[in-house]
Amino acid sequence: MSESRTFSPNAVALTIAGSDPSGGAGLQADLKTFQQFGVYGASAVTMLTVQNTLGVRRVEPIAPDLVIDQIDAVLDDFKPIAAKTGALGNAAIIDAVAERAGRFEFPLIVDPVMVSKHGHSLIEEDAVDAYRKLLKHAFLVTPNRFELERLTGVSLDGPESVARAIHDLHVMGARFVLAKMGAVDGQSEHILGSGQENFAVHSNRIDTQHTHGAGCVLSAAITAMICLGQTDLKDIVHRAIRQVVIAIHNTHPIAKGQCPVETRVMENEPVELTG
Ligand code: PXL
Repeated sequence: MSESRTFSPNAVALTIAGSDPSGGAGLQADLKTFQQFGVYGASAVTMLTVQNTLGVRRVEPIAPDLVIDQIDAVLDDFKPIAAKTGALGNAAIIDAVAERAGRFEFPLIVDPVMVSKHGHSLIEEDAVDAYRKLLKHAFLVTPNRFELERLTGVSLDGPESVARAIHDLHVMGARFVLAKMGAVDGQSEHILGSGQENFAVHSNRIDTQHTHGAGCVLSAAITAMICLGQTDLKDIVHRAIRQVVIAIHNTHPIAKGQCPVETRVMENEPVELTG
């Protein structure tokens, strides 16, 4: 850990997300990322996945009231400074979380996870309408290209359609939008929408299949920085993307399949890993 980083004992984040027993994505990735930023992580589990780096074997959403009871137990006791959602499983869980999110007194980052890296669906079909309710309470939503299309119904065939889809998410209630566009001209492109303007951020694209959990780490890093009191969202997004690029750069064949991004190395540490 860098000595220049200060410790904020009251920086508490809540993740409302699915469990990934491989530890690379889901609430496990969120908690590891919070920890890396010096943020205390609390979690409410929404669904159990049975998966490893070779694939997803089973997905079991849990009862919506059990999700809410976990959120309430945390909120009765802790004061999170920010929260994020990950995979939410089905429309009933999203509805329940949306209802609770209306009472949150802290910013909510919505990572609208729909499909795993292996192409396995992590959400039931009717969930898109429910997401629209949750977006009313979102400080930031972080869709990838596929999720942007699903949430808005806009087919993305050029910059104008992307701008229209981002605009639609603002209209649904998301204050900010971070669209993860993937490969564009050999680079990785993100577009941050503020409602007034869209800013493109380009980063190095690393040719690897070991990107499991990259989206979770991105949204968790943003949540963590907000918890630490950072307020310049453009800067936060730049730092979080940089953190993910480093995490992807440092992936290690720790298991047999599409391996997790490496969350144990921070941006202000040397990028080279040993051992
Ligand atoms: O990376 C998205 C994601 C989020 N949450 C859970 C997952 C995955 C991808 O596999 O399994 C639980």
